[in-house]
Amino acid sequence: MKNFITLSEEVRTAKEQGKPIVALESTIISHGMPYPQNVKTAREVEQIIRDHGAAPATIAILDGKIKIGLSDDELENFGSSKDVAKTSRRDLPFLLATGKKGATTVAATMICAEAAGIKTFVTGGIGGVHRGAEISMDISADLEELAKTNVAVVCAGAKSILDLGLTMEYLETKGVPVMGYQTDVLPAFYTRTSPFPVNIRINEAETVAATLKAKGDLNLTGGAVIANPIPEEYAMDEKDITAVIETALEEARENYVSGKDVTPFLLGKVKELTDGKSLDANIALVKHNAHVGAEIAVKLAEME
Ligand code: PSU
Ligand code: MN
Repeated sequence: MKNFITLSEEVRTAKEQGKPIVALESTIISHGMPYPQNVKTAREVEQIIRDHGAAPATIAILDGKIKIGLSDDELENFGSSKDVAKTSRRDLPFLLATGKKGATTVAATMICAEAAGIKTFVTGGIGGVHRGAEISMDISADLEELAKTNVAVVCAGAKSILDLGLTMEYLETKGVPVMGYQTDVLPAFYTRTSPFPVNIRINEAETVAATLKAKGDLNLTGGAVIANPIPEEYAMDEKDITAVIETALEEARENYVSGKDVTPFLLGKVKELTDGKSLDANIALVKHNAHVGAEIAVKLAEME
């Protein structure tokens, strides 16, 4: 795998100096936000990570390589490209073999981060068990990756396009710690709460880092979820967002959307039906996650 990895200069220097590094995914750039807000947000998120003492590493598949950290030109080019494939675990070999552009999902970003020795990863929301999965068997590869790959994922929970209750059950079965960051319940991305309790509430980055360090020392396989609620002032009205999600799910059913297209279809519909309000929320929560993720990475580096 090492042969496929190219580190950016910033990441290489951080590694040499033993500085903390925070991984970032790229599906959120290519499939999650429109151009040019996607590139602008990606740059701002990277800067927040630097401002809090860590080096950012945006991960993407370009020119047959796993890029750990993108240059300014690469980010611009990637974010404005129309031919970027959503890349989960199963897609990595083909995209690397053919030199096509790939945007890494949470699952693929975890694989690449672990291979590059990066332990902390910041994103918006994770994939999970879809509603109706007892019939469709649509369960994101993100959950299996969390079960086996040792990277901590800082997110704002998961969107209620998913069955959040079943998602929590799945993570519990796989032994993945779900830490609520200053919250007792799983946040639902656009909203700060859901009916589902997290298994541990932690109020400080230091305790999150200590828990991750203990998990590593115990040699327990798998990742961890740090669920950080969207800042209050950006949270959306629960009734509004629930209605939008119901409509999006209905349209997905009517159009027989399946497989890897389900999540992008639902995300696109939600964006369309909220007139960009969801985009503001999305940007705000990712920035907040970057802040918290960098603090955790810094504390973790101090302990190691
Ligand atoms: N959920 C979000 N935003 C996202 C995704 C999920 O709220 O951008 C993306 C992430 O890259 C995630 C992927 O890893 O979708 C999950 O896709 P699937 O459900 O097909 O596994
Ligand atoms: Mn799926």
